[in-house]
Amino acid sequence: MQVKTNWTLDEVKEIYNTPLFDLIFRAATIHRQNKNYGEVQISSLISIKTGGCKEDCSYCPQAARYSTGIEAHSLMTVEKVKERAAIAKANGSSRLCMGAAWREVRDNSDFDRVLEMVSEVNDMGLEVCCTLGMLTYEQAEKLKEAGCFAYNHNIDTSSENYGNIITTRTFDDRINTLNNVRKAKLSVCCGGIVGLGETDEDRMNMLHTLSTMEVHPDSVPINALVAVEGTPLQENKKVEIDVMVRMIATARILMPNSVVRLSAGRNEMSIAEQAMCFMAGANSIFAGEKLLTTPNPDFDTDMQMFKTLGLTPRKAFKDAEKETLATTS
Ligand code: SAM
Ligand code: DTB
Ligand code: SF4
Repeated sequence: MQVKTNWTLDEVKEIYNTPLFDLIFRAATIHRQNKNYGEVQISSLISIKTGGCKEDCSYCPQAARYSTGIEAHSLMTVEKVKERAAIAKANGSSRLCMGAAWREVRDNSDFDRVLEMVSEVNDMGLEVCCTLGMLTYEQAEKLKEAGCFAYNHNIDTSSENYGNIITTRTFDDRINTLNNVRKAKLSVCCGGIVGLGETDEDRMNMLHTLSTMEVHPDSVPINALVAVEGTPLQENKKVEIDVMVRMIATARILMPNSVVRLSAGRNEMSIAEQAMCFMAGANSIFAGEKLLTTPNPDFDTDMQMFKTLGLTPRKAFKDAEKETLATTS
């Protein structure tokens, strides 16, 4: 499908503010033009290094400065990661995303170990995704050479709201890493979070930034805040379902070839609510009973939901065709 990367903010606003059912209908129509629209890509997450992060992301239970009671651990062994990868694969995941509570990657023995993990998990036939914080171009290239398929690095919110949520790095730092990732020919996974206390305007601005990137992100995770006790956002209310649906539908319309992932927050959503998100064009989830540190529906619950909704898990790119890389018009 032709994609457009010169959306104006007014166009984004017009789409986002469409009456809900018209918006869902429009997004679903686009989604159904994609071959295999009934397939949902399943990713599993492993927190390979947990907690103790020096950043101040106000949503994050892993920031050292907040008392969230999570159990911090240093970098996992390669063997342990392989064990977890085998379980994820047996449960139908096509992608394994390894997350580290790092501000940025350093060129040290820990990074060498991550490269080994990437190579081993890749050899197991899973698409490997990493999310390790900021990266240089050289580090991105090393990940690519080791067999990494995708890199997740979210812009999280609008550039205008960014400073209210994180002060220890800038929006431009994020964009810089994303450029390094794209240049190294890694698949780009980039989205954000709703429920941070942002306005609708911020949500539209965030989608505008994503959909006017020179090349659209190959996958776009839309996370609903998991409000964790001890973080500055602990009192935030659960995000309303119409906001999630609007975000997903608008993302689907703006970035028709991208995978849109219904990400964090599913544990607090009913099947009916999730069904609206799939209808609106979400075609990926994180599966497995834990995200990085917070609960998520277990595999059996999700497979039951897939059965109810007539959805099927998508095969890994190695077994099927490669993820369509978003192309510019
Ligand atoms: N430390 C790396 C970084 O910040 O890029 C990688 C891991 S970080 C946990 C990955 C992403 O998870 C964040 O950018 C954010 O979008 C999402 N995230 C973290 N905590 C969350 C929460 N409580 N609710 C929803 N999404 C969250
Ligand atoms: C993304 O966009 N969401 C995932 C993944 N990328 C790394 C992380 C969600 C984390 C939710 C909070 C937690 O479990 O710690
Ligand atoms: Fe650290 Fe990433 Fe959490 Fe921010 S989101 S505190 S960088 S682990």
